[in-house]
Amino acid sequence: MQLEKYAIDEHNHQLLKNHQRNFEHVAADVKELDTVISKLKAFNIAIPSWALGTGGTRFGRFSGGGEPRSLEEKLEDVGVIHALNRSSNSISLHIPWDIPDNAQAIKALATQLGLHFDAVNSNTFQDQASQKHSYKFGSLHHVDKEVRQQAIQHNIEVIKYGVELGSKALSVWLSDGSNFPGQLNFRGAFQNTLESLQEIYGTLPNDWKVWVEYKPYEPNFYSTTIGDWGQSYLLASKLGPKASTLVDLGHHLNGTNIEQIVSILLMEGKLAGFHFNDSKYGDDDLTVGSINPYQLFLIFNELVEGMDARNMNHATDIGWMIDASHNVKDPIEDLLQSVQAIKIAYAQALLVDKKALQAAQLNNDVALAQEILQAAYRTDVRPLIAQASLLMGGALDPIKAYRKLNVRDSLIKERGVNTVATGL
Ligand code: PSV
Ligand code: MN
Ligand code: MN
Repeated sequence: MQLEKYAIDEHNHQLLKNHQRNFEHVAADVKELDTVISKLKAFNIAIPSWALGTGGTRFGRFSGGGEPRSLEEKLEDVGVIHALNRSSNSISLHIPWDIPDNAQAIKALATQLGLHFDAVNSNTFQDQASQKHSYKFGSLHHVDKEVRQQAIQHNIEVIKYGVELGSKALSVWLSDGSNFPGQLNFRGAFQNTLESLQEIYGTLPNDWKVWVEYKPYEPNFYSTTIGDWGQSYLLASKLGPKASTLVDLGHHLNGTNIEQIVSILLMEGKLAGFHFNDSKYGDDDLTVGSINPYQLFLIFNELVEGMDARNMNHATDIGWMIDASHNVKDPIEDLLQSVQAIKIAYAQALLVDKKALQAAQLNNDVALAQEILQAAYRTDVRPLIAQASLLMGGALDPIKAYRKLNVRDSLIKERGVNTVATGL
């Protein structure tokens, strides 16, 4: 299914008067309005192919109907999201959950929908029926060279798929670790991981990057071989300039100061990008901004400050992606909410009075520094985002439009009520 632009325009028309009033109200106080709007227009966040169906917990999976039955249908769903918000112009594939067997046709469909392919993700955290060796005791860190080789070859194959699709990065997340003290020699595991990654790194095309994701625990509960940003950063440094550290917001212990990690990685030129989600307890993969939107804003504040200090292009110089899972919501609605939350945090960060903040910091004026940050955070920037979307041909209110246009009903009619998304 594809959304017609006139239907979105027609819906916008009904909201336009209200929007204009709200926009003028907030715009009056925005110093560099044109710059803010053009930055919002340029900003895009990739959609993971595995988030288009209802996610599973080990206790159950409850499809809401009309879920995509193929990679083509997943592309169509991202096309719907992008048509509505004009900020989701790429998809990130997880292989082998989504194998682009006919890369040329898949690429042509993506182009027709205005989409391209973000990082490709390898998967050595599950066993596939066709594989010779098991990853029960790890993959790139495994004590057995043959298992490591199998995992290395898988990553090389994923790069090949990515090249066919026009991706420019390989994203590696390993579940490798141990469940019990004594199970693993930490140095041996780290060394094996480094050597395996070096072999993969050696096959990267010139214009490619490898993003090394970390996670403290789960599925292993005693140690994880790439458990935190220090271990990821160490690997990325040893690998070379094409390697950097990917921050998944859910992959931190409670209370971790993620914004400080982001700031230091940026300073070192080693921040690959993000997997956005939100969490209360662990790797909950909840909708971005649903639990702690202030933290998201503080992260974006560091991003904007740090990227500007290095003259980086906000939209293109690091990877922006959602990594979430939805048990009870319509996945498309959830993704629309996530993208809006990211853009809200970004717009608020753009509004921070940086000169005043720097002056307050140099004067150790702690109360004023807080006032400055929170003045930006407490601004209702939604009309700015709506304006950017409108100017790009998107919906003023993507979720309202999605519901008004009965998209899910059409998907259920087309695909059936009992569909369960492929993959996972
Ligand atoms: C692992 O928790 C993770 O965040 C990694 O990014 C995976 O690639 C993704 O989830 C999907 O399982
Ligand atoms: Mn992730
Ligand atoms: Mn995760």
